[in-house]
Amino acid sequence: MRERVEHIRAQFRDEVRQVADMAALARVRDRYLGRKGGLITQLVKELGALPPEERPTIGRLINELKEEAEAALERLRVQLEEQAEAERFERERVDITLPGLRPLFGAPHPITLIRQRIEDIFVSMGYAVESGPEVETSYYNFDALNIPPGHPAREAQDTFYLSEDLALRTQTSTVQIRALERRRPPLRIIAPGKVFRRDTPDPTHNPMFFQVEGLALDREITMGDLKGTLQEFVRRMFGPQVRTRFRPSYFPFTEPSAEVDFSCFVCRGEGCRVCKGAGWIELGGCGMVHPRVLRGAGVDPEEFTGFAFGLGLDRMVALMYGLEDIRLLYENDLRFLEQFGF
Ligand code: FA5
Repeated sequence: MRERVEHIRAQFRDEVRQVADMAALARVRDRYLGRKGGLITQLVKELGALPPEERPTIGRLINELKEEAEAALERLRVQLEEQAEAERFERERVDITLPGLRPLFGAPHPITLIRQRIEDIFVSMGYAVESGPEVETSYYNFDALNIPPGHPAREAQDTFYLSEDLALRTQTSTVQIRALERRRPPLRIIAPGKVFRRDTPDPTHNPMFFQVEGLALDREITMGDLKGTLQEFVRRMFGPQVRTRFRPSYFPFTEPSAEVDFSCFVCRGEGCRVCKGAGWIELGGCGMVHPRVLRGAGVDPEEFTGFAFGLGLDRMVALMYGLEDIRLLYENDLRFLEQFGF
């Protein structure tokens, strides 16, 4: 019996040395300590069959072997687990010094950025922000603005018609009329939005562009208030280096009317390709609201006077960022768009 115990011990030590993974460990544990048929378990069972005088010594021997086997298997288990964990760490190792992949964030479009700045400036001067539909009836786009049938501005060469009476609005001045239906003077509103014209694209023209309409109605408003407001707006928007100039002009819905020019954003007034040598770029139209427009909207022109303006937002974006061509704004080239942002 003693020899069998020693033989099993030697065999166990030999097998345990060769264990390389958890599966082999389980197999060895089962082979020696398995409840049914484990070699050491078997020895314990056979103990009862020994003559009583041999039992204590052999019993101690078997117990020592059992303890040795349990301890050795447990040590090996811990060791294998540590090893497996170390291997996993090595496999999943992250090099935190590697440059990361930059997630692609969207950024506001330059038109949006400038529109928000314009809104902030006018809101701080007491203006409310209004809007109106992009598809308009002839009434809002023309009639209510004192543009009679047969006027050249109504021509199909200039306007995208959707039906006889419906068109994509050609100017944000439509919102003047819509605002007057919702509010009574005194009022001050601006209305930024998209407008559409059948214009041939060039560095300062697009068939779709943005305008910002402004309308202020009150008692005793004068042309001086209009000039002062636009000059203050330009100063706050672009700084004192950008100059403004007012030229007499004509719009059916204002009297008197003017065109407002800003010094060219490319040559700063020297004269270049973009401003066609003039040194100035036309940014918008303005004037004192025509009494006929006021009367049409149910406002008494004897009581209220006011001014209106409509500025080209795309050209302001060009002025702000030094763009030489406003068509860049709608080409959706990420290399261009990514340069703007918060
Ligand atoms: C108007 O549209 C008038 N409604 C402005 C107005 C409002 C006058 C209120 C009086 C009172 P005009 O057609 O000039 O005016 O256009 C205004 C501005 O829009 C231009 O000065 C220019 O800056 C811009 N603009 C006009 N056409 C284009 C275009 N094709 N692409 C980009 N900007 C344009």
